[in-house]
Amino acid sequence: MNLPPQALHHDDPALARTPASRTGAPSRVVKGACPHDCPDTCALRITVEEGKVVKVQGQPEHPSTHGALCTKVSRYPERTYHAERLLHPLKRVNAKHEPPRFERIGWDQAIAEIAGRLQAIAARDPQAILPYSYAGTMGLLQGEAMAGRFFNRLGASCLDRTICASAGGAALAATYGHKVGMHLPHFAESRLILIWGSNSIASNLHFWTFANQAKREGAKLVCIDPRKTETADKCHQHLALLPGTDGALALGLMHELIAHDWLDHDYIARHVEGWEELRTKALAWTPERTAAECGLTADEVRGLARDYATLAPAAIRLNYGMQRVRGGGNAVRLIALLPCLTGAWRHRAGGLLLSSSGWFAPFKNPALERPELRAGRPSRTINMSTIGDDLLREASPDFGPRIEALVVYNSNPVAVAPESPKVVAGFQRPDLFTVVLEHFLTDTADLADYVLPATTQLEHLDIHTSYGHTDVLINEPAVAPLGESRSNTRIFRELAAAMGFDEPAFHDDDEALLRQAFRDDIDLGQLRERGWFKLPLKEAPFAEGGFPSASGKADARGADYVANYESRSSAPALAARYPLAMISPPARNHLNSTFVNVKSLRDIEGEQVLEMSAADATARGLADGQLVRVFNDRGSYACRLDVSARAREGVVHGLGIWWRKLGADGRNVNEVTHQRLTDMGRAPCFYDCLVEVAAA
Ligand SMILES: Nc1nc2c(c(=O)[nH]1)N[C@H]1C(S)=C(S)[C@@H](COP(=O)(O)OP(=O)(O)OC[C@H]3O[C@@H](n4cnc5c(=O)[nH]c(N)nc54)[C@H](O)[C@@H]3O)O[C@H]1N2
Ligand SMILES: Nc1nc2c(c(=O)[nH]1)N[C@H]1C(S)=C(S)[C@@H](COP(=O)(O)OP(=O)(O)OC[C@H]3O[C@@H](n4cnc5c(=O)[nH]c(N)nc54)[C@H](O)[C@@H]3O)O[C@H]1N2
Ligand SMILES: [Mo]
Repeated sequence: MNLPPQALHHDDPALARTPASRTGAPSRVVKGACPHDCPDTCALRITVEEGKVVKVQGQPEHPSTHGALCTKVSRYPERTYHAERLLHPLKRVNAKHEPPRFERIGWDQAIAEIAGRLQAIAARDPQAILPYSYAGTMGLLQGEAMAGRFFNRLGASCLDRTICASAGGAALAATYGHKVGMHLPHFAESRLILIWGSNSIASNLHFWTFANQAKREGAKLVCIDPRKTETADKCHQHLALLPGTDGALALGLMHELIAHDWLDHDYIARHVEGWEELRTKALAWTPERTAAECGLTADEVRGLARDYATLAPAAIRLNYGMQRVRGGGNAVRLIALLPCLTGAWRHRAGGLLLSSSGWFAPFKNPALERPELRAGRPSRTINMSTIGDDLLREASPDFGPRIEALVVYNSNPVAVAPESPKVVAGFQRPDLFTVVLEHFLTDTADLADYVLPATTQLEHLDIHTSYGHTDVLINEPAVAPLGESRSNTRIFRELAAAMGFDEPAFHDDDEALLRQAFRDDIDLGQLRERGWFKLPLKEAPFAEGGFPSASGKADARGADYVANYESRSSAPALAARYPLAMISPPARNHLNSTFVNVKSLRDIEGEQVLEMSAADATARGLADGQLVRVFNDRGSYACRLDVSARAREGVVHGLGIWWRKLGADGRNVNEVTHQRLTDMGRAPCFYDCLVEVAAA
């Protein structure tokens, strides 16, 4: 329970300015960063009274997030002080196919027993051990810093962290050379904004503020999304294309840019590689063909192309929703080429933003996770998106050893990974040894042998980058760890000690990790004083080309439309049995599967719903509000039907991501998704999924 003295900020000048609280007790304000997997990475202002966090607000002085917080994160104290928060280590006492029963144990016992089991497995083959983690916290320290060291030293299997963004990430890298794009505030100056595969109001609120500012100043906003989202409601136009057809739409737009000669020939000649090849492909995508593939009208395609070519500066806010299909990588490549063809990049308010995370790469310390601790030992890589299949695989020369142990942190794979019937069967294997570091008894923790209570963002130190803006943020611990919870870094340090790993890397405390996270050119003093640090970057990054690719050009070579695995046009026999295309985007008040157990937020979302058009409901004799079964050959789950104008005919929306155990029949939307991978980046295809729906 001892916090390092600097973490308490007794010397913080903010202290002096803070008035006494309602109760008369002095209150402290601590600088924080929202840890969640969201492009916004908000700067937080955390108010502490009598050792307890009473308020979490945005920091008004932080330009990128300007003091506004989403509903979810303003409930952070409710989540942290939740009655079901895990406060002690737990050990499972019954079989995994039964409802879980755990007994409370002490930390010494937990660490000793876990280290013993891992050591025994590692003595046979350390690659039988797999870490499983994602972005429950995006912090560099509580993410992979100490965990990476631990698994490198152990020689465990590596995890390919593909579950969210790797198709789009690989596509940006193939096209621009890195995950880079426009700066967020410049959207306020755009004249046209295409909000493409992004429900920004729900999932990227601070971008929306800038887009709204542009709208007030006369910009046109167009939303390109199969679902009529809250964001589509606020745009001038909504184009409800069929899921997975974005690449075709981009080619159709290029067709019109060529036909009307709306091209910036000079920019193309100097800064684009492979234009002739792309031009030939685009000429085959007439507005009529494009419209037929995308489920739009030819006039919608023509009108969008005209707007894109004639309203300048034109900006595209792409988000990861549109790359969760077989052709997601190619679709991102084609869309990312659009601003290179019109020269939109010449203006700082033109271009495209999918991710800004590549801007941080030159500043980060790549050695934070200490790859040298692996000491040349082999490392097989398991794709986190196929964990269902991989847990059920036997040892083989191709695959390597059977997975015998899983250490899960910052993720809830049993709820979020595709094709849950297989994921659950894998986690239920009686011979699998599973340790889960968590705040709550999630669906994944329910299938653990040991559950270790982890600290939340209010209780530990961390440093953050962002994939939406270009600032580095500090998160100081505001209060001592609750109960017996421990930070991920501390847990991995203690496991390392118990396993006899005595390299100096395991003696680094969080303050030392903080100093190592970035290269020397980041001023930590300034960061701690202000709460954030803005990277020194060019205003209009590609006005003169200079993409971070090997040639310095944007690369169009090889980019082409790839149709879905599952759609009416690409799989007609399957579509005859399962005619509805299902997407499963986030519910506004959940953050993936996080916050689903926070009552005030769950009360807003109600229960797991499926949105369906009136036409599709009538055709099936289904009524609004009734319990339905969503199914295909992989599985089925029950939820409430919402007959809704948000759904177009032929497409249904299973809003996510519910904890399975809170679902109507103990399952969620991933019961029906599959484990096939995207064309680039080996990512899952959550939104490339055919289903049928019937009364439950
Ligand atoms: N409130 C909230 N915010 C979040 C999240 C959350 O769960 N809740 N998740 C966070 C995470 S993990 C991420 S990765 C980011 C980004 O997360 P994203 O998953 O990109 O989130 P959205 O902005 O909702 O974008 C998805 C949008 O894409 C649409 N869509 C689905 N399929 C297609 C398609 O084929 N084409 C097109 N054009 N659109 C399609 C969906 O209808 C939805 O409106 O947001 C983060 N922010
Ligand atoms: N069908 C469908 N499935 C999807 C998606 C979809 O749109 N549709 N979206 C996908 C996307 S974009 C993503 S990013 C993934 C997200 O999948 P995950 O990264 O697994 O995200 P969460 O479900 O939010 O689970 C994060 C867990 O980390 C825990 N956690 C948070 N902070 C800490 C910490 O400091 N220490 C420890 N030990 N634990 C912590 C939280 O309590 C939470 O249970 O899901 C994917 N799955
Ligand atoms: Mo994500």
